[in-house]
Amino acid sequence: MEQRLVELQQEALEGIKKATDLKELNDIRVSYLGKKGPITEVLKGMGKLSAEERPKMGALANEVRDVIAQAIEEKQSILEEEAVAKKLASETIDVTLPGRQVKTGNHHPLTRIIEEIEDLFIGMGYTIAEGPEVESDYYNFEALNLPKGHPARDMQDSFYITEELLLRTHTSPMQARTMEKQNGKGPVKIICPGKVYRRDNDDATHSHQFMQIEGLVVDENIQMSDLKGTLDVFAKKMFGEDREIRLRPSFFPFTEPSVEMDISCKICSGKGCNVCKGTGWIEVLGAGMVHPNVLEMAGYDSKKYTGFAFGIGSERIAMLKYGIDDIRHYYTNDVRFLKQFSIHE
Ligand code: FA5
Repeated sequence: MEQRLVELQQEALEGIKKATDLKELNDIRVSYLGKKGPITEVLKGMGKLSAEERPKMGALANEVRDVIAQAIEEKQSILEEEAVAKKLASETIDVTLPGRQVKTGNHHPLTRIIEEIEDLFIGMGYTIAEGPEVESDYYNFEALNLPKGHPARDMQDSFYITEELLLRTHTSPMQARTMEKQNGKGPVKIICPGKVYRRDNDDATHSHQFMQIEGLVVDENIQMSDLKGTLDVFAKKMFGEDREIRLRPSFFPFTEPSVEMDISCKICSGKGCNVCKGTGWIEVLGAGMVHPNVLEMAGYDSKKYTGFAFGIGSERIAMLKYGIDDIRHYYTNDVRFLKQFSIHE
């Protein structure tokens, strides 16, 4: 029995020495020191020994167990250290590698143009107003001198939600909304940027959803020359002193007289192309003197107060400023197009 215990110790120590990982070492622990292991097996034969030999064998068996347990413990710390070292080596960070480039976004060209226009008008003393995109028939048409059945409603083909609600076809409802809040008193000087919707067929210069910036100035003694001067400053600041501008007489039921402003086409330098439809000009805004009926409906005394208003097409301004040849580029999210407006490269 003594011989067998010494052999088992020898075998276990050999195995421990050869173990290459923690799992293998644990298998050795279970097989030699476990309840069903060979040492326990040997000790079962103790009954056949003499009373003198029995304590000797018990002590030897305990010694063998201790030697094996001690060896396992030592090997375990060696293997653990090795595992940590291996992990550290495999996870080393190579600080000399080039870093990953962080891609920065940039403002959409329309956002840029709108912010530029806002800054320009804020500099002239205007404040910014905002209104709902889902608008009532009253503010979109009736309060603007366009009663139900008025033929001029056809100028702006609309997306109706109910009989009385529609997606606003222009930002002009904000004229009526803003004036109403004033209770007929005091000056108004606002711009209102926002989305508008029309059942227009999409082409190079038309989109079914686009952006407008409404402007409204109401006070005593506001004249057509104030409107003309304002539009002149706007056009010169946006496009430079030498860019050609023209005002054409036009018609809007909510302004009288009414005008439209065209800017010479940048794409063809005025020679005529598919963007300006061969005319050399692109229409960028509608404007006029606020119609007395609109002032009165919003609570203003039209004998005391006058005003002017304008509605700028933001996409067209950006097209003319940046030389963009198709309005649809703004809405198709082609990164190659958008990247050209990055301020980071
Ligand atoms: C209006 O919408 C008037 N509310 C403008 C106005 C305001 C007149 C205040 C008088 C006083 P118009 O439908 O012409 O007008 O549109 C104004 C501008 O929006 C146009 O000059 C053009 O630049 C732009 N625009 C019109 N339709 C489209 C479209 N489908 N896609 C892109 N831009 C458009």
